[in-house]
Amino acid sequence: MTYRKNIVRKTSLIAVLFAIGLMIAVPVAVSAAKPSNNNDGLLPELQAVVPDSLQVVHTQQSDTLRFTNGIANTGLGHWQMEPTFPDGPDGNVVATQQILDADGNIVSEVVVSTYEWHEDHNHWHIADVTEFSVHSGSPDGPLVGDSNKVTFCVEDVYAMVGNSNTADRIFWDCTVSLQGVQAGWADQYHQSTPGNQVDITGIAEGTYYLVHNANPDGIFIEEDTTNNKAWTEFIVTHKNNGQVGITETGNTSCDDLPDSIYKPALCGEVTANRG
Ligand SMILES: [Cu+2]
Repeated sequence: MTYRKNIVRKTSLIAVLFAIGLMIAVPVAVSAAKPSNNNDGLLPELQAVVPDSLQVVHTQQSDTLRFTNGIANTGLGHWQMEPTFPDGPDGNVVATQQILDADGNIVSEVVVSTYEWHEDHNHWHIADVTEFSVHSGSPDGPLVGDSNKVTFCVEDVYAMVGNSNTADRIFWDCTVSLQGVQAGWADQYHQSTPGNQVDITGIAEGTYYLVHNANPDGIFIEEDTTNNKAWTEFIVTHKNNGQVGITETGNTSCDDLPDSIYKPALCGEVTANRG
């Protein structure tokens, strides 16, 4: 909490300006101020890693699909987010995306989201980072239950090539400082993490797709928002005791991916080497 007060003093004026600007300027800013790689700014490129380690958690009333997921940054630039805390107890914690040049200088700043306090994780998350949904028959088939748009503490968890060690992390703090994923790295949330789930209570037997859609609303600035989905196919059966059973039958989104140095990581063949 001490840290938070320091931040508030330091950035109170900016916080007020951003809070006002958030209401009126975000849609304009996102579309008009979008930098490109031709303009000295290096953009991140967000892609979902195929969901992995699917399991069903049963309670008396419900069946919940849980899984491990990841968000990869395959772009040239870091995905760098800065919080600005309000000057008082009310108001949003503004999330500003910072675009850097090759020397690490900030060349553009755009308010894109908010930070939200996550009680279960006991740290700050960024809103609308990603979305999970289950579809019947095909990845674009009918939605089963509700989709689950989730907040994330965004950080470097593993390097997609070489599976680098901790010393190379840039973004690792979910409290008061920058969040993000550096170029060539991925964030990962384990299947046991609260929130990594979709309610599939009442699901019929059949073939389904768990779809992970990173940056689902396109609010985060990146090279290409049309390649942000990854999915895992699974078959649902009903056991004799009435419980739902699932079998993973493929990470089918990998079939569509072009070969690249990041393909093994996007296909779940490279994973975190730490918690
Ligand atoms: Cu968290």
